[in-house]
Amino acid sequence: MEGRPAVDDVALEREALSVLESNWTGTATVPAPGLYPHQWSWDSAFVAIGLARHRPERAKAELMSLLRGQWANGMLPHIVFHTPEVYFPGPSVWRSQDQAEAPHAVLTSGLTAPPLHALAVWWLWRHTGDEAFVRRVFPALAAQHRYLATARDLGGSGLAAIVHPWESGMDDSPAWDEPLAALPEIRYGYRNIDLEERHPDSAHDRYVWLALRYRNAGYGAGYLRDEHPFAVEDPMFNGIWLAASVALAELAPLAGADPAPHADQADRIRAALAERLWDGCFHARDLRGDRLVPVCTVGSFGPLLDPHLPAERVGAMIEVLESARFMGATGYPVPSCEIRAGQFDRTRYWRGPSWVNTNWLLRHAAGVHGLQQLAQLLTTGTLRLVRQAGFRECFDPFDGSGRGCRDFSWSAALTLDLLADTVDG
Ligand code: 2M8
Repeated sequence: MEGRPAVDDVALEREALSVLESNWTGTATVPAPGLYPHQWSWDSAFVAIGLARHRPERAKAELMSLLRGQWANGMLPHIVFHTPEVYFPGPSVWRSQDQAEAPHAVLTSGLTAPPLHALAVWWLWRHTGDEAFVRRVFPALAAQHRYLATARDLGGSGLAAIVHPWESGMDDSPAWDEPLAALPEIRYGYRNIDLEERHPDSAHDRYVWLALRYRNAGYGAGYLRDEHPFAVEDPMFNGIWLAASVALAELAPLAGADPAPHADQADRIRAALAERLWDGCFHARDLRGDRLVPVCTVGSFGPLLDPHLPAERVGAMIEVLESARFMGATGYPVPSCEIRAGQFDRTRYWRGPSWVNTNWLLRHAAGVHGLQQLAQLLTTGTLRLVRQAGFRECFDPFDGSGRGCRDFSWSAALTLDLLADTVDG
């Protein structure tokens, strides 16, 4: 690539910046106007990554705003509520104000989200060289990781367990079907048109039930370990945590901290992923059913984010990724579920459509392993999606048509990052 952007790249970049500008509330970026009127955790990390080269001060403000929601035990919540606007489940469901550990100044959810934030801070540092910002946020990031290593190592294995599908960020992934099917049938009779389109089989009632149980137990770590009926070791969540631990180890000296505990943490996650989740591809492990979930999803590729993943394993995973099970048979990268699986559905949220954030993560992973051709394929395929369909929430992997919300923040932000790379070469 030559060092000058093409004319349509300039227009796309301008559009992406304008989406992010209109989704900015003054303190943070909402994922999309309308359906998502608050601040979501990993959305903000992706926004910060996308803005690192264009609006670094905005990127830092985004992360600082999210960190205001961190609980005293280190838990970084999956939603920080900023406005009184309606969203279900909102503050009245989570009742964070009743929790001694929760912050007083803001209302939050009681769940966490994929811990991408140290990687986002590393990304900002790499592109701005701002060490003062690293020093400022390092303690919060270290606390977030400590929380995962203590309160969430429910299997005692070195991996963090998610205790709700919402914690994966891939809410309706078929990877949660089996663990959810083991829960009692719940009928609240609650309906909402937007959600009905996403969860036609009323899985949503189970999601709400799980959240209420956790809340009613005071969000306690002991309850999670001994009683909570949903606990899953997810390869994407843990792959992100591993990459974030490697990033923390690299950032530690800048903050005057010891890198060793973070490097050790990364080693522990790496060993546990290999030992517990690998079976020809990485699978989610249902801790309550004590078995691997058979289906492979885009989450199966999370461990590729590990810079020290052995080359042989990288090769085996790329073979699956490029095969007709995933991007080998679709026109666009990367379907969120393997297309030969019975649960694959090209139209349903996290059960088939392609997403810009997972494409970006895989593209980043390809770069980490020096797989330039794959990285290029993921970049051009993703840019083709947003050029043709706009900054949609997700996309049909066969014809590239857009699905879900329009003007979706992480689709816009990560487009900025992909465009910057095509110029940088
Ligand atoms: C979706 O999740 C929320 C619940 O947290 C929802 O379905 O309402 C997911 O796609 C998640 O990954 C994302 O962070 C969130 C906001 O974009 O929406």
